[in-house]
Amino acid sequence: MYKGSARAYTNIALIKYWGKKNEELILPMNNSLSLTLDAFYTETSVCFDPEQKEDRFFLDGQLQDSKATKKISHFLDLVRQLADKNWQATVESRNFVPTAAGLASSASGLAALAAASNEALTLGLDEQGLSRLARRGSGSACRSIFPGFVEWEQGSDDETSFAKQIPSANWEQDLAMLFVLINDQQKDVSSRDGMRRTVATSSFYPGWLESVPEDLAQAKIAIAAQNFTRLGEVTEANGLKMHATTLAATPPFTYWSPDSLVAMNLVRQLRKEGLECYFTMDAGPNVKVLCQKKDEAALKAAFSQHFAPERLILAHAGFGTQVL
Ligand code: 2P0
Repeated sequence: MYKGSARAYTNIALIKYWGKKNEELILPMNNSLSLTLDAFYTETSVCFDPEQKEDRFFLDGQLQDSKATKKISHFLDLVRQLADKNWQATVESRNFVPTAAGLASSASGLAALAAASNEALTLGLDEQGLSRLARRGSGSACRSIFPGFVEWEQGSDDETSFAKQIPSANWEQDLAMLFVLINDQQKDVSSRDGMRRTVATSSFYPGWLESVPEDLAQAKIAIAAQNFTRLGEVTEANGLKMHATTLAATPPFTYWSPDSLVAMNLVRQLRKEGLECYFTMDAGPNVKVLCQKKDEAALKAAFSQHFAPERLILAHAGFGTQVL
């Protein structure tokens, strides 16, 4: 049997990936920078079987329909190409996320599948090779191969687009992130569709692209200097800028819901009161609040006044992808 298993943790971008210059290869329009976290992860096993007729995909024990399986098969085709084998596979994936979260993460899922496939077919990929492979499944997955602060260098082709860890002297161990899980009735715009629409139609998109290199430089200076204020300010500003591009798309859209604004305003209020924290958001209504570990209890207590306790999850710096 050709079997491998791996665990990968989710990551949250402080400087966002938003837009592709090559959809097939998943090459991004800009570099991004993330923090890998311990609170949510995916465990995946893959078993290639020369006798099997078609790929099968189980998520949390449930056999998935042809649409979900097709995405996985597309990724497995890349793996099969690398191994020069045409074997079909059974993929079993389990997401370790709180049920209320709406946080099923493609980053941890595809990073785990890449590492499990590497093991199953003894592809011999190093971390850089794994990051490149995971990227083909989902862009943000290339960052989940590594722990701590991670930069995805956009590169110019398949060879040159991968993530790497940023030296930080373990400063990330002093930080925490509070996930504020927000109830939302809206129908999602997937990040893939959202990016595509924004790149094609948003008049704010050129401004986004122009300003990311400076934001990225500021974030890296902040990490090197262990300057929390500087990192928090650029994180919050960069996230807001990304979300602004969606408002100028045709048709316009937003990932924000009323409670997202409640959370963002609370962060600003807490800052005024001397509790230093900064927010960021991704392709959904949840708000993530960056703080220093010494303030995490006070931050959670303040949010508990406005949000139910099961909607508040504290995360810390997480690990790189691990073979099981
Ligand atoms: C990020 N996001 O940097 C950005 C910020 C969402 C907002 O990466 O199309 O699932 O599979 O490459 O990686 C989410 O998009 O998209 C994402 P694909 P992905 O984290």
